[in-house]
Amino acid sequence: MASSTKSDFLKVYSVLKSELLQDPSFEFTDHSRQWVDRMLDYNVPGGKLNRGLSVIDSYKSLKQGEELSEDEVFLASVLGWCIEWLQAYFLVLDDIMDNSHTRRGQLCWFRVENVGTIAVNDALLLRNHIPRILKSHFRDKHYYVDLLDIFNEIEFQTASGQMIDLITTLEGQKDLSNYTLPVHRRIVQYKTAYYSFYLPVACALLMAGGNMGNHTNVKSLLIEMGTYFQVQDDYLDCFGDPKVIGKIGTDIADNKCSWLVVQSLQLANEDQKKVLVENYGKADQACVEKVKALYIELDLQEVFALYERNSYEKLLSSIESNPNKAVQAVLKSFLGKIYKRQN
Ligand code: DMA
Ligand code: MG
Ligand code: MG
Ligand code: MG
Repeated sequence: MASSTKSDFLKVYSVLKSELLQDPSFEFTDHSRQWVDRMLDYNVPGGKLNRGLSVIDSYKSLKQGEELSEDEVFLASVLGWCIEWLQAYFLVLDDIMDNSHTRRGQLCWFRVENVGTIAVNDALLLRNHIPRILKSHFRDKHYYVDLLDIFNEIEFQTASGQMIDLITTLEGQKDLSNYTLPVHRRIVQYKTAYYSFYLPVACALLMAGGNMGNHTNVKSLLIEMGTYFQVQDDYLDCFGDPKVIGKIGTDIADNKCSWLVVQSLQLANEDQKKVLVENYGKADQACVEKVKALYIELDLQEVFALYERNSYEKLLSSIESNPNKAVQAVLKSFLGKIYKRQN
């Protein structure tokens, strides 16, 4: 089955944006309309759109054999965009909190001239757009309350994940031994896996008349996949090409509980641990370089390659043990898209 094309999906973005710019609950002036227009174009559609597109692909797989109406594809696209809006909202704030410089190949929104802390309110607007979009397009559906509920639940889990990411960083400034695999796992499950992997499938299932309650093993598989995805993100933060990932890594300077530092703490001898303690979490580029050199000395690229192969095999075999072929297809296509990703 051909996967949904980006260009059709982007057409739905334009529809949703025009609706929001004509929202009758606010009397837009030209100036305020232009601000929101530019803010949306800058922050919402410029990513890989994997999460959004996967709602449509998942819905198609779940409805296998049935001809989909234009309306169904449109609605699945709308849900896909709601996830992209949710992500835009979290990323605008994440970049402020992580003191990042670039995102998706451009300056972070808060770094754009004359934006600054207005970005905080823009994030609130992005968040407010989601229930407005859902209301316009789903209020008459029997699953409307379930949709609102799932977006609320996932937003709460993601914000909680961001909270533990941030407070763990604070603890790590006192003592790096707080950085362990279980701590890392808990952070990434909440901050990334729920919204990036579970939410798209949960949305498609709701539209298809099912719900995740009957698919607990699928849920845990998606969370595993999301964990693997965030380990890749941590790896690419240091070893990815900024031109390809579209962002400059900040995890070392930010003292983050990244998968790489957790691995290096496990592998390091006393001297190497000293290098970490003295250089991790320092804004100074020379310190960052020393940590990177240590990662290379510890052969973390190979450790990661092993982890990646292992995770892939484990995920694939759990997918293949799922009795439902349509669900298998959804999960396999997800996994295929992220395995060995470079961005
Ligand atoms: C971000 O984790 C998680 C959310 C919910 C935005 P991160 O800070 O590692 O993401 P990135 O590397 O994209 O800044
Ligand atoms: Mg970040
Ligand atoms: Mg972050
Ligand atoms: Mg990251």
